[in-house]
Order: sequence, then C-alpha cells, then structure tokens
Amino acid sequence: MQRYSVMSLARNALSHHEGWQQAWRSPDPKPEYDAIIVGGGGHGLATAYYLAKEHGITNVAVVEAGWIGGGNTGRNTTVVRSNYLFPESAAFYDFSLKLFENMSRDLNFNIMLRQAGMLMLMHSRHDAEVMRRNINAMHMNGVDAEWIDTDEIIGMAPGINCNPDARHPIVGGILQKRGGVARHDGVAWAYARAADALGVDIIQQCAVTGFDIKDGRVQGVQTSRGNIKAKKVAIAVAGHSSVLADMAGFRLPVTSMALQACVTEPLKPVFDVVIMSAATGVYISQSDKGEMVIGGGLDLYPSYAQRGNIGTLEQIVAGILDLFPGLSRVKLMRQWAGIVDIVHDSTPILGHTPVDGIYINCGFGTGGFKATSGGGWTLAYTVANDRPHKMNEAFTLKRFETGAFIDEMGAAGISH
Ligand code: FAD
Ligand code: PYC
Repeated sequence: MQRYSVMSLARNALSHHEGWQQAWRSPDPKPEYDAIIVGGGGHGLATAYYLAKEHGITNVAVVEAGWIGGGNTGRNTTVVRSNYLFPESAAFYDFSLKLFENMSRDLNFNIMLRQAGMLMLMHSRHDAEVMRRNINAMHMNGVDAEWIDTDEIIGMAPGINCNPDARHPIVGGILQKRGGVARHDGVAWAYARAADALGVDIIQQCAVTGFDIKDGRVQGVQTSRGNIKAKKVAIAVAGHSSVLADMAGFRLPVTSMALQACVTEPLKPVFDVVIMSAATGVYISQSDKGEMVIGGGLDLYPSYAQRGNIGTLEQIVAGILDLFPGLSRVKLMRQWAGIVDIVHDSTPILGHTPVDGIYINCGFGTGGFKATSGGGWTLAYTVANDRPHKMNEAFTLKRFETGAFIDEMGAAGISH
C-alpha cells in the first residue's frame, strides 16, 4: 500500500494530480485474448478480476462501450443485502454479501461499506403475516432477518410517519442488520484496479458491434476499434443484454426497462438504515454526503432511455412524503435512470448461451449491485471451467426449458 506524508498530500493537492500514477492502464486492444468480457460495469470487471485471481487466466480484455461504471453500476442506489427467499438465491446473495464484507481489504480499496441495516416496511397485517413466514425461511437459509415493531422503527428512523391513520399505515418491518450500502463506483474502480494489476486490459470507448461465429462456436468480437479474437467471450451488459444476444443470433427472455432514482440536497445525519416500502413504491437511504437517496419502481414499458421523467418523479415524491412528511421542504437536486434487464422470475441468468464459448451474466434487473461480487465470481468459474458452479447452476438458461423458476419477486422489493 502506498503511504503519503502530510507534506506529500499537500503537494499533491496543489499539483492538480501531476505525477499521480494511473489506477489502471489504458491499452490498445491486442489482436487476440484468451477471454473477452463485454461490458465494464461491476459484473464485467469482477468477472475479469476473478478469472485472473482465482483461475490464473490473465490474458483477458474488458471491452467497454463508454467508461467503466458508467452504466447501472454508477447509477444504482447502492443497497446491499441478502434477504432472499429461496435457498438458491439466499446462498448466492449471501456469498456476494460476504465478498462485499471483505472487499475493501481484499482489493485494498475503500468501498465505504456501511452495514447499518436494511429495513423493509410492512403496511398491513397480511404483509406482516407473509413476512414473518419469510423470516423463518431466511433463517433456514442461514440469512439474518428479524421482525421489528413500530416503536423500534421510530427509534431507527426519526421523522417516519407511523401514525395508524396514515394512507399506508406501518405495522412493523423486517430488518437485515448486515444489509446497508456501499459506494457503487468505488466497487467498479476497486475491481478495475485489481484486475489491471493482474494483467487484464481494460479497454474503454470500445463498443462491441458483432460476433465472429463459425460452426456454432465463437471466434472473437467485432468492435468499434477493430476485430479481436477470443475463444471465450462473456457478456455482462445488463440492460443491453438482448441487443448483444441479437448480434450473436440468439434470444434472451429479458425486457429492458428504465429504473429511476433521485437525490435531495445534503442534510445533517438523519438515519443510517436503508428503508424500503413496497406499498408506497419507494425506498430511501442517506448518503455519506448527507443527501437523501430516493428511488421508485420501474417504468413499466420497454425502454433504452437513460433519463428521468416527471410522471415517475411525482410517484416517488408522493410515496416518500407518505413515509416522511417532514421532507416536503427539502430540495431535489438530481434525477436519473438506468436501463435494467428484467426476467419474469426476478432471478438472474448466469451461464452458457446457445453459442459455444459465449457466456452470459444478465437478468439482475433492479437488484444486481449487491451481486456484483458473486455474479463476477460465478461467471469467472463458469468461463474458466466451461460449466456452472453449484452456486449458479439453478440460474442458467435451462430453467426456461424445464420451468424450474425461482420466483424472487417479493425479495426484489418495490421495484418490480
Ligand atoms: P452495468 O453497470 O450497466 O454495466 C454494463 C456495461 O456494459 C455498461 O457500462 C455499458 O456501457 C456496457 N455495454 C453495453 N453495451 C455494450 C457494447 N455493445 N459493447 C461494450 N460495452 C457495452 N441493485 C442493487 O443491488 N441495489 C440497489 O440499490 C440498486 N439500485 C438501483 C437503482 C437504479 C436507479 C438502477 C438503474 C439500478 C439499481 N440496481 C440496484 C441494479 C444494479 O445497478 C444493476 O443490477 C447492476 O449495477 C448491473 O451491473 P452490470 O455490471 O451488470 O451492468
Ligand atoms: O435490490 O436492494 C435492492 C434494491 C434497492 C433499490 C433498488 N434495488
């Protein structure tokens, strides 16, 4: 680890970063790699890192159309948790959360993980009944979750409207104490720097425009910077997965939709827990800078428009003021959207595709930031060994033939 004296910090602060070492190189593409990862979001970068670190495959390129982390990785609301219902999902998301818990140390990069808890509010006794059963299921899967009542909720979230006459009265909540937030672009940068140090080429401003396929087997990719050969190609492009699949000649059962969020002006610390409410359709957390980070549900039509709109903003504001009427005079600063890839069982697709040598990571929909680590880890295993790991074998495209769906709509929270 590099150490800086106060003097050197002051010198660097005044020098406009002159002489600073680049965190990762910016190489030109080589004619051929052992593996190419399409998409330099968190999942693509993590895949490249684990290919190099866990499997010794270092002749790898990450090919990114824009800049790394500029897709959903840098647009999400940073929530991490593992409170899913079914054993396959719980094992996968809890493994991912454990990787997050050690990430700052493992990658020598502060990802600013704050595990102050993730609270899902319940608004009716029917919700509460179902959630108490879900808590038992989570305990059976080894995931921490507990029921908390309204007095405890008021203690955790000052200003919350627990009035029984509210439009959506709060009757309690389910808390995962290990849930919380982590800096989203920090996660991308951490994986990028660590992958680069192991020899991975990160190639930005390089869009994949087609695939070279011969006798059903991939030979390489066509890009805006020329053709690159590789016998193994992994696609991790989230909301653009069906576009890439179309280039490779197969279809995916995903729909691309916009998911929006916004932030307020910074406030003094109010609460440190993440709060989600399915009935009002919103969730909220406070960033380390003090901004209230607020998100809503999906724009329920297919779209590639990475921008906010007034209709959704109105819904988000109405929902958040139901929960926190005191925020009515706080100014909103920014609103944005990311394009997410929705699968109807709210479970990701991680594994082989119909083209030999092409692998896919998609379908994380509204909830893949928390799985950046596990998604990258399992895809790297699948690419290196040409078979899924036990942790992603239930998540392959096969389930669309067998019908063995894993319906995690409830755990996906408010956003579907
Ligand atoms: P991305 O980060 O989108 O990366 C894909 C990359 O592929 C992009 O950089 C793109 O430029 C690149 N690409 C596309 N096409 C090509 C091409 N042809 N050639 C080369 N590169 C290409 N999840 C959570 O767990 N917690 C949350 O709190 C949360 N909140 C969210 C809030 C919002 C508003 C949004 C939009 C999403 C949220 N998510 C959340 C979901 C999460 O952000 C995503 O599931 C996750 O970031 C996907 O990561 P990724 O690396 O697969 O995709
Ligand atoms: O998956 O936890 C989640 C999430 C929170 C906000 C959007 N997605």
